[in-house]
Amino acid sequence: MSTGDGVSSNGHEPSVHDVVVVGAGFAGMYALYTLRGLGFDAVVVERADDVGGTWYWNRYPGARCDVESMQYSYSFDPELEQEWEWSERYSGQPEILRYANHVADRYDLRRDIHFETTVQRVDWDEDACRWVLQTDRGTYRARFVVMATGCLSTTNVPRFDGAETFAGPTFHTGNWPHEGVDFSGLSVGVIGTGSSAVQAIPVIAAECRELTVFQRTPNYTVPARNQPLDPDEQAHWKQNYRELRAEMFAQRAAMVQRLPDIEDAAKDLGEQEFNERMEERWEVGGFTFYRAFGDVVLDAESNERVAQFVRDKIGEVVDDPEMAAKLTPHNTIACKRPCLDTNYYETFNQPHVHLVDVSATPIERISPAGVVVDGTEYPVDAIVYATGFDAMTGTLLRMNITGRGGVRLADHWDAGPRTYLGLGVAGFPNMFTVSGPGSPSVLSNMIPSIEQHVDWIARCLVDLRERSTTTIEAEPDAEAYWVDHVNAVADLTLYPTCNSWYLGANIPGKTRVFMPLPGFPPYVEICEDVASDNYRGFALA
Ligand code: NA7
Repeated sequence: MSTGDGVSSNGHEPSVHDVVVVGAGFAGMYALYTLRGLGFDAVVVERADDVGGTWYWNRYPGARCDVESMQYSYSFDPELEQEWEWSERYSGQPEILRYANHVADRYDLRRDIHFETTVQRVDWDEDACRWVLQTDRGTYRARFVVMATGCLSTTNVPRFDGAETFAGPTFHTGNWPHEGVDFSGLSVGVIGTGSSAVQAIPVIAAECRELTVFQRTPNYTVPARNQPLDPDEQAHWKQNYRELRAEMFAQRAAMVQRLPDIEDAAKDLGEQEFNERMEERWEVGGFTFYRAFGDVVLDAESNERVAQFVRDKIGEVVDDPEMAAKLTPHNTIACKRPCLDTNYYETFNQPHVHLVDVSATPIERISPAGVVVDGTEYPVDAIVYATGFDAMTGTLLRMNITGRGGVRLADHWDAGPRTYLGLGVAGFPNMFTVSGPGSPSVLSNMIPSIEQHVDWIARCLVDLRERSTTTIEAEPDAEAYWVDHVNAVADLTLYPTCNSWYLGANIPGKTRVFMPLPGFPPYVEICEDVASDNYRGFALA
């Protein structure tokens, strides 16, 4: 009999299950709910002391989802959809975490989640046809593992000389103290200007005495236009959830926009029509801005036109031309993760907010009193690292996974992640990844993507159980075909042309491979087709 802490009642025998799910974020919770409902003995191991995943860790000031609230939620239970009330157009982190907790309570999930349990090794036991997971709280054995470990769950803290000598506190946006941080009266340094920094900077600026932002690459951001959620809009969604969900799932990023997607080419429009369309979308706010044309991430000329529109906006918003020039990006727009903001560029009009360009002269070192760039020390009392994550593969590789024949996942992925459908890996039988590399993942609304993956995995496990099949494993040819397919689709776009975390370019030494697959609906169709065709490309034994 297994106890709640991962070891059997005698304290020595491993805890044995049908499925071990790693991670208790939205993916892990839904996996547990679904697999339990199908009669599998499933447990979740989670390194945090509670549920929520991304939304448990990312508690930085201003943390907010940039998918609209009515679409960033589970669709599996109409009662849950009806009873939960969202308060804003885009939910803040505390509200999303409350939702995650509500789900955990409502479906009594915690009884099968082993918290504060960190996976240290994962090995395939060939003779027993089982996975063995070593954790800091004991050993688990299971026929299947589901890696619900998130895409942005291993923080990236660049190595700066002298960082350990800094006299004040330091924080990473992705590992923020639960009790919050009081910046009032302090001089704060923020390193980074990605999505997290774009959200945090205006809120920290409103609280602190001085704010110095260290920017390596300026970022394009579009107004989110967050506001209290209109009760009529919420009611409309609740009355029409089935149709609206179907509409969402038919979109390439699994979310519907406030204005219709338009498929013509930005470069073909006359000046007036182009500007009117862009202005309307700038006012409406959100990702609808990027859907004004069909070719923003496909055609360099169209992309440049849209980029110039945003550059002009920066020039209009920011009072000091020198500051505006520093904040103005010149790279491809939407090639890196696009940002949505509330008063980001406006914040740099405040006299206590400073911007240090570290593109040509990188941060030299951290001193006890501040950040040193090009021989100048910028004194700060606290440092916020908004420096991102080892995305998509970082957490998986940290778990020391070995598959058939003792092959390490790290070696199999030496030249970049290889998966079949973003669900299975050749040589790693009975291991599934949720929203992993090779699936739409971070290029889509994560919760629908998670539900689609978990539903596929659940269907697969039921089929295997009914056929008394012991293992399922991606075939090397199918994996190779899929890697080529993902690359071919990505190469149709401008995504691979810039240094983004989609490519692993933010981590020194990481192999550059475009990891997510653009396009949700065709991907779902392929997954369905594969399952219906006796799991084509997977070996069943
Ligand atoms: P990002 O988007 O990876 O941003 C990290 C930022 O940190 C980015 O501006 C980086 O500049 C900067 N960075 C990283 N290393 C350094 C060094 N060594 N020196 C200076 N600046 C550095 O992470 P986020 O957390 O903002 O976004 C992830 C989110 O995307 C996630 O939370 C979701 O909201 C979606 P760079 O651009 O690499 O020059």
